[in-house]
Amino acid sequence: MSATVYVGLGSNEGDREAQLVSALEAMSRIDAVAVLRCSSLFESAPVGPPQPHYLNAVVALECGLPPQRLLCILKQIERDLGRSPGGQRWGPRPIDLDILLWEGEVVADPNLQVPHLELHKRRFALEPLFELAPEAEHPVLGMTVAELLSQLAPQDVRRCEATQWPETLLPVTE
Ligand code: PH2
Ligand code: MG
Ligand code: MG
Repeated sequence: MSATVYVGLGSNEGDREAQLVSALEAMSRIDAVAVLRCSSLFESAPVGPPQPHYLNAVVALECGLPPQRLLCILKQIERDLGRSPGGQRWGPRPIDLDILLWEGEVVADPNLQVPHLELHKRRFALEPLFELAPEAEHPVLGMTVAELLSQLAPQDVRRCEATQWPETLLPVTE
């Protein structure tokens, strides 16, 4: 059975946009996964300790894998793109791939919580997600993405122009 899954991408070390694009390409090569759509790019002030600004985006995947299997593959992609394990919590990173929302699924394992536990607090995740799925429902809070966003205080998150990242919300094609 396949489901629509939303994955958040973030980078604040090195060539941020190139790393997001490399992660997107790697996700598009996963067996049993198709990249459906990409959000715009957003520049965002860091949440957590002082560190450089992030570039953030969200992609919608059609995923025929179970959540733990997708998580394992995303972690491998992070390592392939130069992320060393055991970095500072909420510290700077070349690439971060987080499962934000999984259609029809709640996961509460020690190593994986879906919806992402911070999703409803973070404009840098909700704003790109809103572009793709304003009506998607947070199954634990019982609110749509649009409702979550409307109750959130302003944060420094701005849409920005892409040079390499797919420019539009159109479906991604090979
Ligand atoms: N990711 C973090 C910690 N803080 N801040 C922003 N703006 N964007 C992120 O992606 C981000 C963060 C840890 O995953
Ligand atoms: Mg993260
Ligand atoms: Mg992460």
